[in-house]
Amino acid sequence: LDRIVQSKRREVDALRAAGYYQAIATVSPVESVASMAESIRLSPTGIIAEFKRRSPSRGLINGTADVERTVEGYASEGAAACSVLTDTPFFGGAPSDLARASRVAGRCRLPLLRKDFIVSREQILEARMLGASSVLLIASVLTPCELADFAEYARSIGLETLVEIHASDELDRVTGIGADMIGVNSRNLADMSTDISHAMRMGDEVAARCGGAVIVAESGIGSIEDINNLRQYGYSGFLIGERFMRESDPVHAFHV
Ligand code: IGP
Repeated sequence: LDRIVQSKRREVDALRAAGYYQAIATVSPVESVASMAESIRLSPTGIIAEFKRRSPSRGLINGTADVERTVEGYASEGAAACSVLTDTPFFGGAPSDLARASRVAGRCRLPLLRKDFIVSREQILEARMLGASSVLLIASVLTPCELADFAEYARSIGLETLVEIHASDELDRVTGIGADMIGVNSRNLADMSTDISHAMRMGDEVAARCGGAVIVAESGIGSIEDINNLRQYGYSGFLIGERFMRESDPVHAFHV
């Protein structure tokens, strides 16, 4: 994780030096779908289906899937929202994937999450410009000040936040910042091991302290049984990537 975040900070610094963010700020934003939290609350599935080509822990997951086709399929199969990885070096995504996804998502009324390692306000503005409804903020990557500042900034430009934690000692840092959604990642980003019983164990405590935020279980979800089990522990959102993306046509996974 440290390596990814260091690389991300260098990437953002280089883009800033090249004047990229200044240029971005002058284009008019793509209209985004209003509320991801609301969409999850109202959805019978609660599924946030992710477009992810590769990951550091799994290597190549899908090298051929088309982002527009996949997002359209996710929407028509009943996903509540879609997450698009925009990190290039580690996840094989790109900001242009989000831009392409948002063209389809606008038509299908599907809210989009920008999935990346956010380390600066500029990336949040960029997410807005590319048509995201929300951004992921990873608590363990940010100082308490940064976390509060980024959450406030996102809100000020009309984006919702999914604030991700792993361990319960991180909960203190997220309860006061007005997160729209709180995600419990069952993947331990320190060693990349995944176990959804981790999210189950955390469920009650997060539900008791979430202040009305939608609670999302992240990673390692592979079946309807997993979803039903997690629901019992207070989760209403389910972020699923690999289970969909390892099918040559990710949308297929909804039918198995
Ligand atoms: C999806 P999975 O096991 O279904 O592919 O997991 C999602 O939770 C995972 O991609 C993720 C992630 C992250 C990726 C959760 N938090 C932070 C990158 C950065």
